[in-house]
Amino acid sequence: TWSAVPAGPPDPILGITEAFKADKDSRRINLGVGAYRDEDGKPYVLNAVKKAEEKITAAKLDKEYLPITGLSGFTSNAAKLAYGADSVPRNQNAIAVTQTISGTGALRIGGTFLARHYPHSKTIYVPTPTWGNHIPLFKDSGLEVKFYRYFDKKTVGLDFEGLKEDLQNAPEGAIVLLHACAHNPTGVDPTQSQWKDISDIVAEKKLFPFFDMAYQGFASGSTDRDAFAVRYFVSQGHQIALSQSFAKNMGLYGERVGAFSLTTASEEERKRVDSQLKIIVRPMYSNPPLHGAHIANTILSDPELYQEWEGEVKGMADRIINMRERLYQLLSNDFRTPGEWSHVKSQIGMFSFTGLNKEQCKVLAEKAHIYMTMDGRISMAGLNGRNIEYFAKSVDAAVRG
Ligand code: PLP
Ligand code: TYF
Repeated sequence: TWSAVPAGPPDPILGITEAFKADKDSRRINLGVGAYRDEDGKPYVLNAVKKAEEKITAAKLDKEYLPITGLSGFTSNAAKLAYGADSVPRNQNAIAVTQTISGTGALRIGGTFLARHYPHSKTIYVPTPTWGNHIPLFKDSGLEVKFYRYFDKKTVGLDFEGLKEDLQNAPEGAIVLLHACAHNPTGVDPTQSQWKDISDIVAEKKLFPFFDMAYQGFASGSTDRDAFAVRYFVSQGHQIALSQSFAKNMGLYGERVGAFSLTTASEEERKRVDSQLKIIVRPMYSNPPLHGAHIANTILSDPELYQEWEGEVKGMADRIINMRERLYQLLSNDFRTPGEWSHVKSQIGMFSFTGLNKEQCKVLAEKAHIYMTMDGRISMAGLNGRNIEYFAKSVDAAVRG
């Protein structure tokens, strides 16, 4: 029956973990997938999460189905976290929000909703480069994917002129995907003043902004600061779509906790939009999983746990920032590795786009047992006090060839 099914390629990011696991060298380092690791290189379960789970166990909750759009306390708190307590559409009861299968599920529900109901366009513009999964995900949602310039290889920074030009030349009404903070894979974000210019172009060209916020808190260590772009756009009167993930900022990766929301013009409009979100979810997975939503909701609604969580998010962000500083010092001062390395320090969030080319990445995997994506992206969280010197030395050797 399946004799004509061709073998497909593995996921370019998740496939790296397989190669890493197969390598038994004691020096091996996995810098592929964007998942936080502690100073010992171990996956990290946040204390706030452990305490929330204890509370949930003690409450002896049942395992009944959630409503189609998920746990209402969770979705309400997720919207508050993203939009802020004093958000106008939030206080008008005009934000339609549904719990989703993490950020990927949020993007997919959002893509499907836009393909079905957004009246002005079926085209979504995504940055070059972007998270690899965005492209098949939006295509499978029924949207056409086009690109806007984002990263400038020469400056290893934002190609702001290219970005503006491409958005200005996009057809009126097109959808534009914006990484809310900690752009994946480049680690390069617009400044607040550049966000204001982007907001102006979006208004002028009547583009529809779809924010992907997979790293709230991870960029600066502050969930409020990282929500700047989302809140600024809403304050300027834009209606937005938003995908949220709690994979990174609560370390809930495998629990699959996320939310998709749309700001609408009124409570009445919100109710109609809500009904259509339910119609999308119902034949897809009926209703979302329970446990992770309880964890996130317990943290977001308990002031003590919330405070502990904020401290832990900042702790993760700060450890990554320290690794950036250390890596820069090693390459730039200790080894005097050819090239300019300050982007390692200035980039933001989970990743650094090192500028290493495909050949150098291959050499690092084959000779040094160091695994990263072939575009030169490294997950900074995979570095720690014990492996960073070996990593820098190996990069130095690869660059010198
Ligand atoms: N969007 C971006 C930019 C990401 O980097 C990721 C990966 O973590 C996601 C969305 C979705 O991740 P998840 O489905 O694990 O929440
Ligand atoms: O870019 C990353 O590493 C994260 C994790 O199919 C991820 O976003 C990678 C690939 C994928 C799902 C999640």
